[in-house]
Amino acid sequence: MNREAMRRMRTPCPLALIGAEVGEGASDAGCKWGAQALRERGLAAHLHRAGRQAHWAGWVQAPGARDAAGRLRAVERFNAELAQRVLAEAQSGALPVVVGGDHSCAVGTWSAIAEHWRPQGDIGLVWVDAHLDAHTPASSPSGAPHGMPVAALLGHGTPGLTSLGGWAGKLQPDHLVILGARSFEAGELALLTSLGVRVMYMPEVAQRGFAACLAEAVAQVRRHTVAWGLSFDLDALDPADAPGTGTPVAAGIRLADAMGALRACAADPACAALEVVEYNPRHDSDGRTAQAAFDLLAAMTEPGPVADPPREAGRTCLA
Ligand SMILES: [Mn+2]
Repeated sequence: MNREAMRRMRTPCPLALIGAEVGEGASDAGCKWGAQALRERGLAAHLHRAGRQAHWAGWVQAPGARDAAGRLRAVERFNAELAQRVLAEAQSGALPVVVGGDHSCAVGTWSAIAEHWRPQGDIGLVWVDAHLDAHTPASSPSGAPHGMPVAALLGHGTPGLTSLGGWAGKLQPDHLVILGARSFEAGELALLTSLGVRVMYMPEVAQRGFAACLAEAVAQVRRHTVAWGLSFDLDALDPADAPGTGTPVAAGIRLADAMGALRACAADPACAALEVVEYNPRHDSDGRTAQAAFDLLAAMTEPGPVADPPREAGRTCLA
């Protein structure tokens, strides 16, 4: 890279870390303590050492719940609050980085990003996950809301999740790509198939490589949208690299491949937010999974070349 190109390296906006303290969405509530564990292990300091501007900008806690109906209500209330927090950070010009928490927090995160960009156009979303997370309460065998955020963002499910901000359909089906799926149920698959959502299942990712699949996914979600984001469920990673997740599934994406492919993805001015979820400290005895989350976030937020041609929409933080 020549000197002029180096000078024009784009640094992501200051990172506004938002703790999503929610485990009510999952059968194993251990992820509720994931964000706090990552904060105590020094996530912000790790990003500082890597040269990023990062601070904890917000913290949202889900109320406790006793039964399945109570958990769904708790997740709905939590997401309404999280969405307000994420929207405020997006409006301030920071890059919201939501740290989970179980994956039900994605409803609040991406509802807020959709709301923020709505006057200009649609948003896109890359969803990296071992699961499809596309259940509705009617199709879900477990009733666990962390299996529902994709459906909710597409406008399917309970109004408390689909209609944050007073409108539903935060994502159009062709503005979403799911990567790394390898464990799912018939009901959620039927919904995504009927909507025509592109899913790159794990055999395709293994065959083509994560980098090639990610590049295609990002290109698709950037098409006909004004901004896009990344929701990364740590259970997409191979359990050898990330055993401490809510619902580990064998034979996933290797951490080194994910880091290489995601390097500097947030330097794209059209990248509107990041989310890393499902860290379960109870299953991370040697800290390997926390380190994976740190390394992934540092890679995603590396400075990168200025997008060419410059986009009219998007954030405007140039180094
Ligand atoms: Mn998930």
